[in-house]
Amino acid sequence: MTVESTAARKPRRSSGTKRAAGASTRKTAAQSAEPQLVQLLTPEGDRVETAENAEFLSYVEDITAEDLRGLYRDMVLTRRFDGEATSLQRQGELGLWASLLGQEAAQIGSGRALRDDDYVFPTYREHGVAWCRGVDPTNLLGMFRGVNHGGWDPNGNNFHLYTIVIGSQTLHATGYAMGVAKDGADSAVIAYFGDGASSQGDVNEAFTFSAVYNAPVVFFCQNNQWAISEPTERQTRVPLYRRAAGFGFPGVRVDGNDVLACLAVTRWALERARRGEGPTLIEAFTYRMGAHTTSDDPTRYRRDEERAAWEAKDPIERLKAHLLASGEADEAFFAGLEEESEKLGKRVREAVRSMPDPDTMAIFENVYADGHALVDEERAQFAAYLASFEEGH
Ligand SMILES: Cc1ncc(C[n+]2csc(CCOP(=O)(O)OP(=O)(O)O)c2C)c(N)n1
Ligand SMILES: [Mg+2]
Repeated sequence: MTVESTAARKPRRSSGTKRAAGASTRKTAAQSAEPQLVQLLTPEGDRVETAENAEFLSYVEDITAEDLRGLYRDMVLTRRFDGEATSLQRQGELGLWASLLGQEAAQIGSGRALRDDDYVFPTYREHGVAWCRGVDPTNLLGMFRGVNHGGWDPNGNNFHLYTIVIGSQTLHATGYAMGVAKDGADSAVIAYFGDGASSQGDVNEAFTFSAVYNAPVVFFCQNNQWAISEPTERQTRVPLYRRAAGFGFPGVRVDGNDVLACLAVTRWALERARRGEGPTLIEAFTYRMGAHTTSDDPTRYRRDEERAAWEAKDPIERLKAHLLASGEADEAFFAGLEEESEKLGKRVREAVRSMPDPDTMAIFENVYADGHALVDEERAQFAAYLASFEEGH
């Protein structure tokens, strides 16, 4: 068991969940023990049904063959969308793209654990979570094309806008979660961030606040092993999930390439939050298969062998192996999905190419709710600059 729990807390609310506290109150390995990983599906596609995993297995016992095919479909379509976006950047249609390649299981597993009334605070790479929330993928591309500052209404799907300022969204999530608790609602909040972000002051402040206010928030750290060109060893001397113990809440490391384990662990953490047991840190151990963004060249700082080793743990391939071996999906299913992927790719390409350019002066809108003298001055300056071309200067 990977959970490193702290003293049991008085629940914020007592009712509303069916499960016993189980995993949340278990004490585990000392700091010196090897880090453990919650895994329910091996890279070869075999189910891991050990006594050690019993607690988490109980969180996915309702998952049917149809649900598994659904998770597979989510991952395949997300990867296809992501690949299209990378190509569109290379064709000059997007200014930049941050690929999620390799992180599909972490995002789909955690994203499918959420209820509609839960609230998500993403980074800039959570395309799979956006998919689970029902944000149309084409809406994710506007900001990367430079035609808008976001592209969706956060309250439409309880999915906040992408956040580029590393780690800042963990504080937003904590504040939001404190509000949820004050409202007496039993929804939960989830904040996504990366291994690099874990070094930010904001993230550590969010841990402190959420712990002492017992906020119903799940911190979902995708440890994809790199923060641009910095490896995780440069962020921490202990496994990241163990940081939680120092703040007084449980931390768990899950195989981030195992969609079933990510689903189980996130459901478990969300239910802790709903029961009023406060925050949880999930470290999804995964790998960024691509570049940091399309502006990055990872061959400058990491070896091909490392990527190859992770390729053998591919999240999509392992679920495919399981579906085939168990007979839970047939060739017709995979062929149908391929067709659906093609259609999605076409729709994404067409949507991007037909996005209207914004009015040049629109950049000055929505900076302050009530306007600002400095913005007015800058707007006038820019208008004069543009006019200077018309006059032929
Ligand atoms: C406050 C802040 N500092 C620096 C940056 C530049 N920056 C952009 S992404 C990044 C690395 C983030 O790494 P990680 O948290 O591991 O997330 P990943 O990109 O791997 O998903 C940095 C340093 C930034 N956007 N914001
Ligand atoms: Mg990272």
